[in-house]
Amino acid sequence: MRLSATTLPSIPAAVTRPAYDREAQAIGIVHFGIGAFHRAHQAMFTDDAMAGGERDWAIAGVSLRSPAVHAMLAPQDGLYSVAIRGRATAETRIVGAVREVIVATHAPDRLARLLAARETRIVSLTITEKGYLRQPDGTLDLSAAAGGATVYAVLVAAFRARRAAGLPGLTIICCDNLADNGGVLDGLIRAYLDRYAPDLLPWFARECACPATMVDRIVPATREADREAAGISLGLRDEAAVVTEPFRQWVIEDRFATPRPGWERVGAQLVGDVRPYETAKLRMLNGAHSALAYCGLAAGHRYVHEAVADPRIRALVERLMRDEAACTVNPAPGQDLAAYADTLFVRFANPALPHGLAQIAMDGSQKIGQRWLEPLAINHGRGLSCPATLAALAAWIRHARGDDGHLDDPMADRLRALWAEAGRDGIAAALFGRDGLFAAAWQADDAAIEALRALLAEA
Ligand code: CS2
Repeated sequence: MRLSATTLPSIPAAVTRPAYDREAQAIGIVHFGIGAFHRAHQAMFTDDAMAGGERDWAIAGVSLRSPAVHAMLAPQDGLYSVAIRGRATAETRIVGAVREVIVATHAPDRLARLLAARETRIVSLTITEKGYLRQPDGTLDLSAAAGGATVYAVLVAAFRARRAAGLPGLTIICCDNLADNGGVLDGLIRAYLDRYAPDLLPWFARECACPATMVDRIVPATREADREAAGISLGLRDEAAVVTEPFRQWVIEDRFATPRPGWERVGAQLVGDVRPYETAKLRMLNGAHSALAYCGLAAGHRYVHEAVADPRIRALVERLMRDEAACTVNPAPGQDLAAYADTLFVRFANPALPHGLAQIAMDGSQKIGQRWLEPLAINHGRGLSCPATLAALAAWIRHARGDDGHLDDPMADRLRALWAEAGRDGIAAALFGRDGLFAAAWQADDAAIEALRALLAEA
């Protein structure tokens, strides 16, 4: 028996259920990228808001291409369980915020209708770093973005329909780990409009807003063992089960073009400036994560909690986070970066939540910019060296050669070709030298190139 609206009443009382009438909620949010992270983060904040009395913020989850998530959630009427696993605590709850799931390529008309509906006010995105189709210098890859089912093409069709119908605009919320994610999304949409629909630019500028956000919750990819454990807690099979940690944080720039759920009443922080939280999170949490991933995989570890327990890796990551990343963050009043670092190490060590290093190692070319290269550039400008970040970067460069079988990156072919051409002595300069692939993000000086070369020459 499978979890669904019909079987929901049969689940054990220990499992928390939606405390509101799902049927009575109209869809107010269309979300692109309905993966595990969204289901454990924004959807739960929204579920809490509706349980607190907010109305009509149900979510339609969109997958741009993959039918897999539709097959998981549609037969379950959008319902799924979240197992919240702390070091010594465990809790399971059912989330009801997702009312509909759409595969964009299968139901383009339904998606277009929803995006052009008066009740839809917010579009949110967790399409991962590579989903924004940026080039290494950060600009929009216009030809890739023009393909029919890209988020840009779908959004712009929605803008046109809304303008034609005299409807208000949308608030478009990027919930991905990009630096200045609101500003970046705004710029990418404008670049797309400028090229393909310039007549819509003034309407977009007037009617829409792209607030910046910092999103944080560790959500490992669900394993079959997790689905089996969910089955035991629920007494029902849940194909869409998610596992996560107790911690969650969502900082949102208070700059909406439309009404919004009262997310601040259920723990989100609505602020004037997201940057101090976002840079701390990207450089300290995500930067440390990537270091754990590449150094950990190279040392034969599989999970974050194992890599962070390895004294050599731990020392390197402590140094990266506390000495090389934290000093590049301009904290908000009351933001304690040393205490933040302490909590991050506690979260990483959570043995109840095995978090695969290979999952974090994915798409490195899209991640290292905001995680490592920005802090490297800042420290470099201050004349400070960053031995730990350089060691992590060397581990990524080695990984990017593709020999260990883990390379999963939209730039994999380019990285392998660069390696073949430049070799071990030339690869650091080919990536970060004056004309290097990533020179727009960080240009290494001779000393840094030499340091990377020496690290790569080690066994
Ligand atoms: C991780 C993030 O996979 C990754 O790159 O660093 O998904 C991380 O777990 C989240 O950003 C935590 O909020």
